[in-house]
Order: sequence, then structure tokens, then C-alpha cells
Amino acid sequence: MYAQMVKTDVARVRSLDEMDPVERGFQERVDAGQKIEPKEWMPEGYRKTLVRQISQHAHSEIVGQLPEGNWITRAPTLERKAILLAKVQDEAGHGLYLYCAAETLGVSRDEMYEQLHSGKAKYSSIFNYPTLTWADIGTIGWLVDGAAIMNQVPLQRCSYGPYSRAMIRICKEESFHQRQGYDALMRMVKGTPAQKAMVQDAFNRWWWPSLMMFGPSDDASVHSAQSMAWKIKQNSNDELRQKFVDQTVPQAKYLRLTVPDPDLKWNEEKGGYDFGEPDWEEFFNVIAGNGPCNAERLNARKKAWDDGAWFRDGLTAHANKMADRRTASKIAAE
Ligand code: FAQ
Repeated sequence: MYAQMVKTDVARVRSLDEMDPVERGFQERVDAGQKIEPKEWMPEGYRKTLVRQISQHAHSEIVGQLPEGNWITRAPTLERKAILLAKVQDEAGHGLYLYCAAETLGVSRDEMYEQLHSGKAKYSSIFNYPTLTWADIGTIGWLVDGAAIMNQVPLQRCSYGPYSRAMIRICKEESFHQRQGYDALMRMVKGTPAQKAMVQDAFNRWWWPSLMMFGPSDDASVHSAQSMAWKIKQNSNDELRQKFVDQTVPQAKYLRLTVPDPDLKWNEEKGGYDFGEPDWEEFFNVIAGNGPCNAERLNARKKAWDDGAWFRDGLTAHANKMADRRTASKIAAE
């Protein structure tokens, strides 16, 4: 594991021999599979990496409500509407657990929001694509939540206690999300030719962005080596992408959909699929803020923040009033 020596924002992965005794003790605990808890000593790079990843993950959940939330009023039946409403609410809950987990590392909620609103913090590339039809909603549940589960199940074993525990509940809920998406698509592909075509069209548009969710290829992933040494990540980006393709292609076949990749081919020797390269230029463009919906998504979040100012002001005024009352009654009692 230490052989990869990829540059990260903590310079490079160092061997145990190069570490001072405190850091070596920390690394040995991580290597032994022990959880690190909030008030324990940790290298500054470990803390910063977790704040970066957990806050980006939280932002993804919150921004991720927008493409689907947009369809709640247009769901085709009452049942689908109730299911979608529950799913979108779950995503808000995931964001909140994750913000709480990040706060245990000494960063405030306000700082994290500021980083999102200023464009300094990233959120998942996938949420910068538009949801054009009802089939997009089923496809998001199937592919986007499916990719999220593939990435997040190993995070349940992350070395940082609060993050790993948050992931346990989140993964259970993502699993329901994935099934509801697949179920909606199963219904549609059994419908009219137009409905089936709508599913294929959605699949064509979401397939490649879903593969990009796992991050850049391993040789371009600047953080992977160190994050894996710290057991924040358990698998490389390419490993998880491969697993996702192997799991999803049979599901696509079951729906009688064509995977939009001419290079997709079963490789008997490796026991998995060979597949084409995602368009990395598009990926880097999207994460740089230039995807089809980046501006729309950020504006929606900033508007929600601004619209909530009166409520935050009210809470602060109430808290100040209560504090003043407590001080006054303390003085009176003395
Ligand atoms: N989008 O060196 P690496 C969901 C950035 S939740 C945007 O490989 P790392 C649930 C990366 O941050 C989806 N940026 O980085 C849901 C770094 O930039 P930085 C979110 C990306 O951290 C479903 C740079 O590229 N899930 O879907 C992306 O080792 C439906 C170099 O990359 C998580 O956040 C990307 N796709 O690996 C909600 C899971 N990929 O920070 C609503 C936790 C990479 O230096 C509806 N996160 N970048 O400026 C992770 O597992 C990791 O952070 C990775 C990236 C795998 C995403």
C-alpha cells in the first residue's frame, strides 16, 4: 500500500520509519483497524482530508436533492410522489448527519456552507446534469444511488468513527433508493414503446456521468494513496468503478437496455467487463464549475440560504433573549 507514493496535499505517503513516535502510534492504530474518535490526536493532514471529503459528501447530498426535488410535483401517481418525497427527505437527512460528522473535526456548519456557496468546496459532479423526463428519476435511483452505495459501503469501515457510523444508516437508506429507482424503470420498460424509449434515452445520458462519480482514474487521483493508507478510503476509484460496471450491466440487460458503450465486452480472464474510458475532459470541466447545471444548482442553494436569513435571525434573537434572562435571574439570586 505504501509503495504507490502518489503526491497528495500532505506531500506523499510516508513509511512508518519516517514518522515521529506519535504519528507512528496513530498509523499503527489505523493499520490495526481501530477507530479514531474526535478528541484523539490525529495528523493535521488526516483531519483536513476528512473535512474535505465529508463536507464535499454532505454538500453532494444537499445539492443532490435538487434534480429529483424538481420532479416531486410531476410524479405520475400518488404512490410515486410519496416515494420520491421520502427519498428526497432522506438525502437531506444524510447531508445533516455528514455535516455533524465534519463538525466533530473542528469546522463549523457556517464555514462549510460558505465554502459551498463561494464555489470553493466541491460536490459530486453527477448533480450538475439536468433531469429531463420521469425516466431520469428512476435512472438516478438505479445508477446514481447504485454508484453511491458501491462507493459508500466500504466507507462504513472508514477509520474515523463518526464518518463510519454515519455511513451505516446512510447505506441502508441508499439501498431503498436504488430499489425504488429500478422498480420505477421495470414498470416503464413494460409499458409502451415510447416509455421504453424514454428509459433508454435516460440511460444513455446518465451512464457516463455515473461512471465519473467514482472520481478520476487512479493515475490522476491525487488523494487516493494517502487516503487509503489512513483507511479513509478502502478501495481505489478504478476498483470501485469496475465493480459498479460488473454489477450494473446484468441489471441493464434485465431491463433490455443497451449500454451506450461500443467497447463494453465481457473479459473471461479477469472475470469482469472491459469498458470504454469516460470523457475525462468533460469530468474536469464539470468539477471546475462549467457543467450544464452548475450555476443553477449553486444559485438554488444560495437562494435557500438567503431566504432562511429571517429564521436564523429569529433563532439567534431567541437564544440571546434566553441567555439574558438566565444572567438576570442569576444576578437576582446572588
Ligand atoms: N465530483 O484524488 P481524488 C450521492 C475531486 S453522494 C466532484 O480521486 P478523493 C447520494 C476530488 O474531490 C455522492 N469532484 O479525490 C445521492 C478532488 O478535488 P479536491 C458523493 C470529484 O477524494 C444520490 C479531485 O477531484 N459521494 O450520490 C469527483 O480521493 C442521489 C481529485 O480526486 C461522496 O462524496 C466527483 N465525482 O476521491 C444524493 C462519497 N471525484 O477535493 C442525492 C465520499 C473526484 O482536491 C441523490 N467521497 N473529485 O479539490 C469519496 O469517496 C471521494 O471523495 C471520491 C473522490 C471517490 C468522490
